Order: sequence, then structure tokens, then C-alpha cells
Amino acid sequence: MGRLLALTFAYLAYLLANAIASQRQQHRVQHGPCSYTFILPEVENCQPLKDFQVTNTLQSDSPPEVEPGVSQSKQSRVQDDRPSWQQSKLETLESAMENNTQWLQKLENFIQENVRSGMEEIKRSTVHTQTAAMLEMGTNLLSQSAEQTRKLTDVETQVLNQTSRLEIQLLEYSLFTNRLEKHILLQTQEISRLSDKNSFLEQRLLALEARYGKELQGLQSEKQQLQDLVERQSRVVSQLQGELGSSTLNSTTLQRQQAVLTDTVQQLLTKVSQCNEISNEPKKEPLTFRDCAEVLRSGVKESGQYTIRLHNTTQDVKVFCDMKTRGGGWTVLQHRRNGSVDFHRGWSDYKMGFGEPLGEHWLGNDIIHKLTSSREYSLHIQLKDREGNEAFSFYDCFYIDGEDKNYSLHVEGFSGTAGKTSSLTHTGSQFSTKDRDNDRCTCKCAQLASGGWWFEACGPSNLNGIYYPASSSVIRYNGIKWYYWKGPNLMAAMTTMMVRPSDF
Ligand SMILES: [Ca+2]
Repeated sequence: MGRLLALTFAYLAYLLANAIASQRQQHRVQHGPCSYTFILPEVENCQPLKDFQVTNTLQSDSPPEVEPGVSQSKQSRVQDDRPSWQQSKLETLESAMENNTQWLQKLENFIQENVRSGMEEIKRSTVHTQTAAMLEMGTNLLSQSAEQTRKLTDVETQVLNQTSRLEIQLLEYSLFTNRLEKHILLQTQEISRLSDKNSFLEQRLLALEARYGKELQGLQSEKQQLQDLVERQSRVVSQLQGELGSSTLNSTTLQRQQAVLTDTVQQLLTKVSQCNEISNEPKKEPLTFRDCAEVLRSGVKESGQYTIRLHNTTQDVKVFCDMKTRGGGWTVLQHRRNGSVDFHRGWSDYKMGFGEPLGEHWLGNDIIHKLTSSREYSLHIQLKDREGNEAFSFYDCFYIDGEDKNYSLHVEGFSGTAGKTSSLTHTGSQFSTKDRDNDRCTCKCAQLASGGWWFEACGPSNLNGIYYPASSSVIRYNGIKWYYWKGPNLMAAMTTMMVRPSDF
């Protein structure tokens, strides 16, 4: 403010000096909203004196002092020469200057008052503006603070709600955990109780295993002993059978020798007759017979051993021909009458045949197959028990397959007196021996029932079982069997299986 005032005064002094130095009468000063116009006194036509000097002693009323050195005489002459208009002019000028000076003082005062009041006004308005700005800022700050406070309150409320929910959930979890712990505790107790029970049962099981294991071992050893005993007894029985067979073999041998002698005699007689015929008749081709029916047709009426040639082969086979039974012409496949021949044999023996046609024998599966497949044959089975009772079973059609089909059985048209039902197994049954199991039993029928036969499982018949010499009440499973005539135990005195052409 002081600087502003100083500047104002300096400017005024400058204006004053210019006003004095120049001829201008007016000057305008703009200060803020106010403008000031200065009208200076008129000094034109005022020709200063040559010796007029402007001094600071403008308001002085006294005349200028006399310079030293100027003589008193000179002064008195000047005073005498001074015109009166100059004095009046000077006085006018002095009074104008005095007025101007006063006016300037008033102006200065006025300006000072105006400036002061303006400054105060400015100061007040500035203060007012600043206060208003401060108030507005304060209001803004308050409103912002209130807004922030409200937001903070909302956030706090949300946090409190969230915290409450979390606390509730925590409480629920805590309760749930407690329940689970109780449940787990109960389950643990139950498991412990079951474990105790299990260990007790295991101990009991071990004790029982130990006890029954000993008993089982004892039973197994007893079973083994019994098996050994059975085997020993079977061997003894076989030995006895062998001895029996050998004892009966002697008589059989005699009979066979007799039969051979008879055969030889017959052959000699035949040769003699042939020699006679040769001497009397032209030579003929040697006769061959495909079976005993043809032998019979050739005129031979006596039962006995003959040689036949299988159809379409060069194989000669010795067979026994039955020329008596039901018209004769039967080719015998199997014959038993005394147990002199062992029928408990393997596959190859049954394949090739064994025994002699004049005694007990099996003709052989290959020969039976070739014979019965060459034309249609009927099968006759003749049986006789120990009491001399005879019976037969008859089949209109009979043949067996080759070895590739295990000599499967084919029979049709059953009739006869040895049971109302056929004791032969049905068509399709395969042949089994002790070393070739083709039956339909999980066991091995040929080993249990002995011999070779068309076992089923194991079937109602077996004419190749063991020949027991004497009648007995003991049921022998491995004996000769024709179930639907004599039940499981035949005790046969004789069996014969023989074939003849169906159209005989
Ligand atoms: Ca079997």
C-alpha cells in the first residue's frame, strides 16, 4: 500500500512538473473505476523576466536576498525600476500557486481517502471473496466428508453384516464339526468293537482249522489206506481170476484141440472130396464167401469155423458160423462161455480182435465195420444164464462206423425176449476201452465196468465185462450186464453176438 502511495505521489509530481513545464491545461488520471481530471492554472501571455529564476522559494513573500558583492547602489536602482504590474502578476501567480498547492493537498487527501477506502473495500471484498471461497470450500469439504462418512458407514455396515454372516457360518460349521466328531467317535468305537469280535472269530477259526485239519489229515490217511487195500484186493482178485482162467483153460484147450481136430478132419474130408471132384470134374475157381450166410447158401449146414473174404477186399478172415439158430447163416462177432479169455483189453486188441473163433473171442472192430458197412445186417444177441435160461435181443439193422468215428454204434428195430427194452445204448454211442475214453461220463466207464463197449454213462449193458464163474448174490458192477433182462448182475453162462444179412 505504501509503495502504491509512493508511486501515486511520484506520478502526481511528474504530472505537476509536466504541467508547469508545458503549455497543457488539463490531464486525466484513471485509477480503478475512478478517473481524475486536473485543470492547471493558465500562465500564457506571462512572459518571464530575463532574470526570472524558478526557485523553491515559491511561496516566499519576501524579496530575494541581495547577493554579496552587489553594491548597495545597484539594489536601490533595481527597486526603483521594478514596475508595479510585475508585482501584481507575481502576487497573482503566488496566490494561484498557493491555491494550487492547497488544491493539490486536498486532492492528495481525497486520493488518499479514496485509495484507502478502495483498498479497504478491495481488502473487504477480497476477504469476503476469500471467506466465501473458504466457506464454499468448507461446505464442499463438509459435503465430501459427509459423503465419505456415509460411504464409510455403508461399508462398515456391509462389513458388519458380512462379519455376522461369517460368524453364523462359523458357528454352524463348529456345530457340524462337533456332530461329526461325535459320529466319528461312535464309529471308531464300533470299529474297535468289531475288530475285537473279528480277532476273536479269527482265533476260533484258527482253532477250528487246526482241529479239523488234523481230522482231515486222519481221514485222508484212512482213505489212502482204504485205496491201497482196494488195490491190493483188486490185484488178488485179478490173480485169482487168472488162476481160474488158467485152470479152466486146460479144459478149454482140450475142447479147442478137439475142435481143431474136428476142423482138420473136416478140412481133410473136404480136400478128399475136392480131390475126388477134381479127378471127376473140370477145375473150378476157388469159392469165396463174404459172410456165413453165403457159406450156408453154398450148402454147408454145420456150425463151425470158416474163412470169409470181406467184400471188395483181399482180406481173409476166420469166423465162426452159427448154422443152427433161427435158420443159421450167422457170422459170430463175439462169443463167451467160460471166461477163458481176458476181455479187459486195450483199444488195439479190440480193433484187431482177439481170441479164437472156436472159443471165446472178439472178431475185431475193423472187421465188424467192414462187414456191416458192406450191406445191411441184422444183429442177434443170444444169452444164457447159469440156470440154463436162454433169451435173445434182435435188431433189424446194425452197423458200426470206422475208427475215425470211434466205431460208433447204429441199431434200429429192437425186438426179442431178453427184456422189453433194448439194453444196447442208443445210436451214436462211441466205443471205449480202458485206454480210450469216449463215453459221456466224467468217469472212465471202461475202467469201472471193464472191457470194451459202447458205453454211455455208463449204460445198461456190457457183454465184454468180467466173466464171473459162479452165481452170487453180490452185485458186481464190472460183470457181464444186460440190464433189462437180468438187472445189473447177469452171471451169464454164455453170450453170443452175431450178424446176418437183413434180407436173409
Ligand atoms: Ca468219460
